[in-house]
Amino acid sequence: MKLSINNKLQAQLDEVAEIAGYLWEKGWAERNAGNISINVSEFIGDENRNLSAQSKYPLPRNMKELAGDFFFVTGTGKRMRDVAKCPLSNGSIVRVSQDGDSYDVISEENVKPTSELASHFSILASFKKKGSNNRLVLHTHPTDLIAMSHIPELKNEKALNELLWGMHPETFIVVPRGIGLVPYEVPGTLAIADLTLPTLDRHDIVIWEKHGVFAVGENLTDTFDLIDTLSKSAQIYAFARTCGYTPEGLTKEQIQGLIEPFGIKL
Ligand code: 2HA
Ligand code: ZN
Repeated sequence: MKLSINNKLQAQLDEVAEIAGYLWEKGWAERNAGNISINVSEFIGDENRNLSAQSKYPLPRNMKELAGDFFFVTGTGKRMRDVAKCPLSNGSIVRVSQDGDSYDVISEENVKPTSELASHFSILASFKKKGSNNRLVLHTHPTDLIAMSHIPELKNEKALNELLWGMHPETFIVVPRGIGLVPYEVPGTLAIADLTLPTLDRHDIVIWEKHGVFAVGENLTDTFDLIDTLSKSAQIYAFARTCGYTPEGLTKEQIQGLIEPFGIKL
């Protein structure tokens, strides 16, 4: 039996393809940079629940919170620009085992999942444990936000968020929880997940210092929008600096003045 793609699963794969295309077009996804994992359990359909495994991989720690869940996960070494053309040739549908110790690839093309799967699943397991509705993670390499993480004066969440919110009113409206900062750690490790997790109590997006961003959410398009909006702010800042000026930024009062008209909940 092979995976059957119902309309809901197809719609989710179409959204992955659309967003993967944006990541490439934005210049945030050189070579195989970036990865996406998204819980598709609600779309998988009974016909696909018991498909046999094409391959089976151990999880680096027990993730019983995800037992029996299904995910679309981009493939290791695969290019985001190819995910945009065909998600199932450049990613796979996987099923976490009932004991939470391993997972099976069940999609036909048997693509090996991303090197960041350990960090993705460990974070998604912890969301489930806390009862959070977040069901996806998105990692990408936005040049402008990575550049900000190389600037010593901005290695401080307060300074960084004040600067980014100050560049454009939409930034505070779209990302009122701001961006978190996670110190440099080796890509693809559980250590990076463990450093990231506490920061996600306060933010839906973090910068992995000198590497990229990691964003979470319920809806892939909205999660992409968080990154895109912050990236716009970083660009306004860099553009003014390139012209030889330090941008003035919105005042604290102007930023606070957005809370009431836009019904922002902090
Ligand atoms: O998928 O971006 O951090 C390649 C990476 C690892
Ligand atoms: Zn990366």
